[in-house]
Amino acid sequence: MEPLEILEFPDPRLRTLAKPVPEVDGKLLALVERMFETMYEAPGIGLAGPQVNFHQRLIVLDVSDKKDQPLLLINPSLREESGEIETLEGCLSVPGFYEPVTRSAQIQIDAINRDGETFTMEASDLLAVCIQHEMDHLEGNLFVDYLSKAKRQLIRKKLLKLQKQQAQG
Ligand code: K2U
Ligand code: ZN
Repeated sequence: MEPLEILEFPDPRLRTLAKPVPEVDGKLLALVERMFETMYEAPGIGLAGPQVNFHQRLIVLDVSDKKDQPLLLINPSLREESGEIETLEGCLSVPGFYEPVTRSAQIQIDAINRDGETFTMEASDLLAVCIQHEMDHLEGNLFVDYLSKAKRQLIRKKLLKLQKQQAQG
């Protein structure tokens, strides 16, 4: 099936605050499967609902090397965080740009799984970074928000130019 369109910075729809998922039903799980396909095809290791213009609190991710450990987080919430880690971050919504971002190195979150059950999990290092990156998307935040205004504006200008060129074919 065709991958979903991934919205690109500075599309204002990426700034929408995502609403809680009201119910885990067949329609939602069908979208989840399309989000996993879109993420693997990109390729990426995470994807949040707002990136595919679905403004509910839904994240898919898979940080495994073999791409065989899919993780679905519905209505995730941060319980605890500790430490600090700086990594070079990219984003499927900010294609071609990578910048260092500092986040918590260890986190504990609550979320709902595909069976509608609430669970708690701990994460560290890349998985922790990815979850925080994706949870930012649910708040309408992007990794470029952690950069200087000058750097963010430069990335914005370059992406707008590229998008204009792509639109002109
Ligand atoms: O939200 C997204 O656009 C997915 C990101 C997730 C991510 C960003 C930074 C750090 C960790 C995860 C994409 O997967 S960006 C592409 C990528 C691929 C492999 C490793 C890091 C980034
Ligand atoms: Zn992203």
